[in-house]
Amino acid sequence: MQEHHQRAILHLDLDAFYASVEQRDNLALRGRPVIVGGDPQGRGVVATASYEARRFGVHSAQPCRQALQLCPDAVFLRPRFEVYRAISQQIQAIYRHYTPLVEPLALDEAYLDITSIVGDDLVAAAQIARDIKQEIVAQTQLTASAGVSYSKMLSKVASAHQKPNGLTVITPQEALVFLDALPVGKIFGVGEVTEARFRDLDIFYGRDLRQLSLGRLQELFGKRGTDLYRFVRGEDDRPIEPVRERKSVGQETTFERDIANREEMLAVLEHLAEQVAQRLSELEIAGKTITLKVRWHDFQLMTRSKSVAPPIQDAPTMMRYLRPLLDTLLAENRPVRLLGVTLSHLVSHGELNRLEQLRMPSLWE
Ligand code: TTP
Ligand code: MG
Repeated sequence: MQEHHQRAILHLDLDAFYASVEQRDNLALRGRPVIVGGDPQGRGVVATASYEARRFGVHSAQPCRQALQLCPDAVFLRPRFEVYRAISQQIQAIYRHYTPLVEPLALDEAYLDITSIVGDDLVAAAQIARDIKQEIVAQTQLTASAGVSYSKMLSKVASAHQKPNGLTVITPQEALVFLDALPVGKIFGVGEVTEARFRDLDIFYGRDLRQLSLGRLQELFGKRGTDLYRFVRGEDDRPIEPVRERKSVGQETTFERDIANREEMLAVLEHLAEQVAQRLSELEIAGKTITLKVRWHDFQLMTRSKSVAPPIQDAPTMMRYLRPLLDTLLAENRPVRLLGVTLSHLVSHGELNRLEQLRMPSLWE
């Protein structure tokens, strides 16, 4: 692993995410206090509030009733998770355009390791952060705040430093100044319990925490004490952990009663194939290998696969391969309790187009 100060890490975090999306999609909400969350008459809590509402003291996790008292003119809305998820995918695609080393922390938040592009040059890293912010606005009309530094913890501290629409760089030389003023609750691994223990010890900020010796911290928190000792000194080697790439897309169903009728099985497979095709189209991918999965009434599991060219994306094509695969298994003549369809060896639509343009079917193999 590299020395901790030789990386370039970005942290990007959208501003008032759910509320900004609602204001984007409804002109009448722009400039108004908007609160996304539960029912203001019920027991719900605030998921997030627009900056107009935050001025009244409204914040995430506050009971909606209280938010209503603080800001009676606010517009209360229920979250539209499907919309937020789709935007999250869109933004992550922008990030992956720069690097595969993208670690999403939430729908609106991610770390990027761009060391391979800029080395440890944080000025160049800030320019990339600016480009990414611009690209997010262009594609989604939403603003993000960016933090640029040499570690996860500091880039996150940096992105929170100026919000909304901020860009903050923390160089190795500046790290301690930022950490001095950082509330201990913001340090990675410090939850409410640890924070309360610190409060009892009159430790509120990074500068207070740095007064504790390594021995004392280990005595208080065991192995975690060592991490805290290092974090508050700006030492954080935690790597960016990208989400594992998807290897397959599949769908299966278990029956309430075993089925033995071939037509019935084909109807089920068709339904499963349609669901898989839907998912493939959402992800803009196709699969080079199709697998039929059967669990017999005695729980024994069997799979049959076929690799095909060109890659499969639609349900009718899946059925063309599933029918003969099913027939080879049905020779067993046993009732079935589960059927599944999976596509693997996935290729993206982009890759698909490129290969088609090259007219090189041999590449499918
Ligand atoms: P945050 O990034 O913490 O908050 P935010 O994007 O609304 O505001 P900002 O970053 O500008 O301070 O969370 C992202 C989304 O996650 C937020 O829009 C709503 C949701 N959320 C909850 O549902 N409950 C919560 O307690 C928090 C903090 C966030
Ligand atoms: Mg946010």
